[in-house]
Amino acid sequence: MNAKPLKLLFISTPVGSLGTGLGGGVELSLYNIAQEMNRRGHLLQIVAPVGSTWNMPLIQIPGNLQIIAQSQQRTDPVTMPENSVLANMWEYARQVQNDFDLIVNFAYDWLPFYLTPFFKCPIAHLVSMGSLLDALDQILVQVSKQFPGTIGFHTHQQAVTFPELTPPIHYLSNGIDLSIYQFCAQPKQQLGWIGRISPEKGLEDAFAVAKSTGISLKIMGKIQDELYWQQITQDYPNTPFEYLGFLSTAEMQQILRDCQGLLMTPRWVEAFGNVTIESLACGVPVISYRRGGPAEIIQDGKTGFLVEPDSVAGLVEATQRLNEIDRYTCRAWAETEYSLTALGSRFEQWFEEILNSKF
Ligand code: HBI
Repeated sequence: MNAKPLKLLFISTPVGSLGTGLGGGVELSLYNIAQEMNRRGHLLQIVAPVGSTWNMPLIQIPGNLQIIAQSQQRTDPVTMPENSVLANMWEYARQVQNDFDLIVNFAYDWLPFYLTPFFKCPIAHLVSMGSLLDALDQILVQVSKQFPGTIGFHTHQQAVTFPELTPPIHYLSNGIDLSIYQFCAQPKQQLGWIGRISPEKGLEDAFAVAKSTGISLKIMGKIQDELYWQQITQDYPNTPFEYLGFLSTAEMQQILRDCQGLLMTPRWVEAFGNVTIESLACGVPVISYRRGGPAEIIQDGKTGFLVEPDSVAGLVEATQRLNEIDRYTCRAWAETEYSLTALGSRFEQWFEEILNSKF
């Protein structure tokens, strides 16, 4: 607990209103960090696009949404729509900045980084994905040079996808409200797979495991790429699986907790991979390719298994070793590292270090 309560201004992602799921993992992060900062007595204001439906007080700003960075080419110029909600949110921040000790940016966009030197109030930037755009990489490097310590990532694996940044770099990992996840000691004969159904998530490899082992695969998540989904179901006839759709956290964990293990088959560098810690919270070991955030979260042989990337044989071999993992260890590890308390302490320390810096 720090000396005095901080006055914090959180500026959300411009790709969607809060509560729509469009913000992806960063929406869950923002919610959990805000909840924990409030609990610790800090004074918080959250700025988000109009249409946000959270049960927290929000400053709702109108304007046109930003296109998602994943849909752009690495060399694309920075794009801004007319009446940009991103620009409008940061104009609001400019007007009220004197009422706050620190602004926290949750957008994966060029503008907030470019604006940083124009603000009197210090700005902390939580980077929510790996490197995708040259223009964003460049401005990020510049801000890390001018304001060392104000850039935060979830994992080292995510940070190393960017060009060399000026230290200190902060790694915040992530955290969840563990009270939502119920531990299960005796699983059913099933494996889980959770995520957006899209090529970068490698779902076909999980089907290959189900076909090879005969263990049913329970799939949860939004079908983002319909053709990709159709192709997989055609390529893997007579494979035991059940598609359960996009579920709420409470419903999802009811299925997940009954799994012998969770399969993660990322083709890209996941910045973190929230489902990894959701699985551990239920006591479910995680088998993942040694790639991105999950490779930093899973302790090989202790809370799951790390497998040679894109090796289906490796996944199958790990599946047969799942009973070597103590499910209580998985839950205990989630409680130590990924609780809201652990998350809040990491963020509080980061904020204090920024406020004690002299730029
Ligand atoms: N794209 N332009 C842009 N800005 C964001 O803030 C953004 C994004 N794509 C995805 C995204 N945020 C979040 O879903 C991830 O950071 C989790």
